[in-house]
Amino acid sequence: MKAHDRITNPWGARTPYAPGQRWPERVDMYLADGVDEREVQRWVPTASIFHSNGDAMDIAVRDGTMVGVRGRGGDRVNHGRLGPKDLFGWQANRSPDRLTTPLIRRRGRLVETDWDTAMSVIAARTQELLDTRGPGSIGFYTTGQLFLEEYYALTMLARGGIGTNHLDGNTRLCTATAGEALKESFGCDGQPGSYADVDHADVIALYGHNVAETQTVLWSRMLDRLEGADPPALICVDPRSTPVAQAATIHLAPRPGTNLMLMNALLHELIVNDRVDHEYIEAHTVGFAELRKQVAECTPERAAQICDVPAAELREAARLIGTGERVLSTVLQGFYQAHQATAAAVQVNNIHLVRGMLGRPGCGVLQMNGQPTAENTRECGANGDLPGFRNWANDSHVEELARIWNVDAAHIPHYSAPTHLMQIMRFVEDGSIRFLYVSGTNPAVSLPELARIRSVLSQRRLSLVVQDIFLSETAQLADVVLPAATWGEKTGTFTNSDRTVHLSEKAVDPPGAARPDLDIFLDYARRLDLRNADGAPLLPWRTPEEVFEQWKRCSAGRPCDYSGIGYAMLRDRGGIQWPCTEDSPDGTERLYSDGRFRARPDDCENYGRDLITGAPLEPTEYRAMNPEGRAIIKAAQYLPLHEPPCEQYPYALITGRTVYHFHTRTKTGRVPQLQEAAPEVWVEMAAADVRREGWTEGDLVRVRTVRGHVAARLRISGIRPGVVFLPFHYGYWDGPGGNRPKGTDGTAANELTPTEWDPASKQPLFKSGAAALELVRAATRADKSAIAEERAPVGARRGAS
Ligand SMILES: Nc1nc2c(c(=O)[nH]1)N[C@H]1C(S)=C(S)[C@@H](COP(=O)(O)OP(=O)(O)OC[C@H]3O[C@@H](n4cnc5c(=O)[nH]c(N)nc54)[C@H](O)[C@@H]3O)O[C@H]1N2
Ligand SMILES: Nc1nc2c(c(=O)[nH]1)N[C@H]1C(S)=C(S)[C@@H](COP(=O)(O)OP(=O)(O)OC[C@H]3O[C@@H](n4cnc5c(=O)[nH]c(N)nc54)[C@H](O)[C@@H]3O)O[C@H]1N2
Ligand SMILES: [Mo]
Repeated sequence: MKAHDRITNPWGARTPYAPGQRWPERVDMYLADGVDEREVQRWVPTASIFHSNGDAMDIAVRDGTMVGVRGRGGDRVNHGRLGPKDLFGWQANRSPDRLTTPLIRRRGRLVETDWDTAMSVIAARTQELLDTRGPGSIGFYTTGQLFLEEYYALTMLARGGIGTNHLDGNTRLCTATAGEALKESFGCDGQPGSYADVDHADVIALYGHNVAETQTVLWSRMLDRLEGADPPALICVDPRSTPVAQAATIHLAPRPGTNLMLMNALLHELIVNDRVDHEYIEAHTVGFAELRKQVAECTPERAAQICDVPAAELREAARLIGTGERVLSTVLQGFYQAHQATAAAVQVNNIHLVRGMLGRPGCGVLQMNGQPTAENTRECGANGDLPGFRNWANDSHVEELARIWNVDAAHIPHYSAPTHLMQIMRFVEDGSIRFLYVSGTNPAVSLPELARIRSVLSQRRLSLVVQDIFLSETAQLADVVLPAATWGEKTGTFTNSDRTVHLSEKAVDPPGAARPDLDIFLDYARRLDLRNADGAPLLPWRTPEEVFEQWKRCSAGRPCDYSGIGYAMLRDRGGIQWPCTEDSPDGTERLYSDGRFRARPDDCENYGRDLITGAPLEPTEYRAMNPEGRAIIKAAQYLPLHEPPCEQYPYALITGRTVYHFHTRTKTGRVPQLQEAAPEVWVEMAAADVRREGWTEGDLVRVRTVRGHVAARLRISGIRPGVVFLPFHYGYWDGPGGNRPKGTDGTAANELTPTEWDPASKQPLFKSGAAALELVRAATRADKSAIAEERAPVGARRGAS
């Protein structure tokens, strides 16, 4: 394969298929230049680490180094296909500037040290704070990119060992709303649908989800249906003309921040046209009467005014959704990182509940994950929940967990909901948290309002530990930097968006002295001498498989039941969907097929929240509302954004992704094919806005909000007039290939975004902010011809339909 082909066509060749047929296999492969397939000595099984799709693949090894990857044809998820980040991204592992030794700050500078010194400094500081200020002075901020075993160990260490409530993942920025929306509607986290629903659906609706660029293989599956017999109708809700929008039957491009109004209008139409399943509603749900009342006034005409979407198109979308027999919905960041996130995402669940469309082929709802292992962060309680989707407010759940861990239940903090990340940052800011241990995330680029974050993380009174594979922008602020081994260099399991668990095996040795995250956490626990109620080591394990065996026990009986899964089985069979138990040894394709939910008051993961204020419901309120544990139809009223465009800041700012880069680019920025495809930050604007301002494509413009400014090259795209889009990938770093800006303008979108979050899920509003634009420098003739020749990032191509 020529590398270039999959840069210009990220989805590869079509393999059309008809409804109900098996999606054909197509095995994608990329080997480094000059490597012949016959020279590959071992193929080591794993899955993608660049998104949540869980595409199964093998790593090619020759002479102890990675030389390429190949998709696994037999796996249920991708049937062999890989996207561009997976084909090329592994090269980041071999980057010459990987961290290979611990670093410690001495006289203001990070200098090399050995493991024993670094770990004893960290353990001593932790102990000192525990003795003087207590567990509330210790915080952990982890990721959605480690392995299940690592999250489980970290959670046990933090919640069961140290006894702090301050542990969260960057899943807070990513899938907190997915988790919360599932809890609000079904009583518990857990993805109801399956990717195989794409094979059966007659309507596919994508809400704020640019699947074409962010889960390229899932989009290939949809494209193959669109090219086959009896294609599904496609509905896209996105203010930009993404590749999804260009392929859609109906593209609704709402004003940013108005998703809830749009959803309420769709539900209004379903109800007034009686396109609802009364029997299902009656038998399996509570709350329908309230929804009916809430959406009564939300006519398409009213929504048309607020969202600025034609009423006729809203009606047509509702007609398609209301008459479809197998409707599949997916939801992602356009809903989750926006205003009233949980409230809007819950309305997608409501569509499925009122239409009785759950648990049957083609009738899935996918409240998507983003990161490859975000599902495991949530399952293992390394985010704002307790392991096994246990309810912190239910004493018997806490006691059960305490029995499994063999610790005193009173030691596991459950006086309030686990502290969410934005609150952790606040505690660091006000000095109550004095030690923050960051693993596998780069908050100095990925959190909102970066000027504030930089100052919070650089405080002298804070001890900042950063465990990473590169000297990221955040690591540069640390007091101690720990070099981690990563995907391909360590073994563990992880679970994708549709509950498919894969085993990822070690293929090569890590560079230098880098160690697997699990080994580092276990070392830390040993040095803190954390012990269980019998005085034995709390985390006695040596290998990931030992941790996995413990996790099986912890998850048994809970919705995310892994008790029937083992390493050997994953090795044999590839991906398996949980729950997988003695009774369901092949795993479970869809949840809730029998209309029974995990929402009983004694079983549910939380008691729900008021979607407008975020206030948690009391257990007694929940019990009265939902004694039998049915699905909950929750209604919510649309409220306008806090920071709408105004005279001084006339544009609505949204941010997001390009197909070629992953997040803060620590990996993809070091991969030649990907970095060359999207080398620098740009800003997308509608042609009419560009004309009115008197600018041209290629001009350098400054985007400004009250919080900061960014300079970016102007590109015209099919975005809503009045809205501008910045990819958020472009922080800066000092290493090889580094791009530290010379002027005063930043390049990271988060210089501009607000410190605000959804009241229910606490997910930050990355897709909001009022912005002003000004010209910095008009494009020269050379700039213009360069930009004309450059491959426009996929999302920014005009009229590429
Ligand atoms: N190439 C690539 N793939 C990735 C990642 C990556 O960094 N790069 N990251 C992975 C991760 S962690 C995640 S979370 C996912 C994210 O995957 P997506 O959610 O698909 O990606 P985004 O670009 O963040 O946002 C999706 C869309 O939301 C739209 N949007 C913005 N504001 C609004 C709004 O108010 N309403 C609506 N309806 N839409 C709006 C944007 O125009 C954008 O096209 O991708 C995963 N896959
Ligand atoms: N403006 C704006 N901001 C956003 C978003 C947006 O759409 N717009 N999206 C948000 C979302 S959905 C997400 S998920 C976040 C992502 O934000 P981050 O998590 O900050 O982004 P990454 O670049 O993935 O950071 C992961 C870090 O872990 C390191 N790493 C990789 N593998 C390993 C490993 O095996 N072990 C260890 N210890 N470290 C490792 C990487 O080098 C990198 O520094 O950004 C959020 N921020
Ligand atoms: Mo994410």
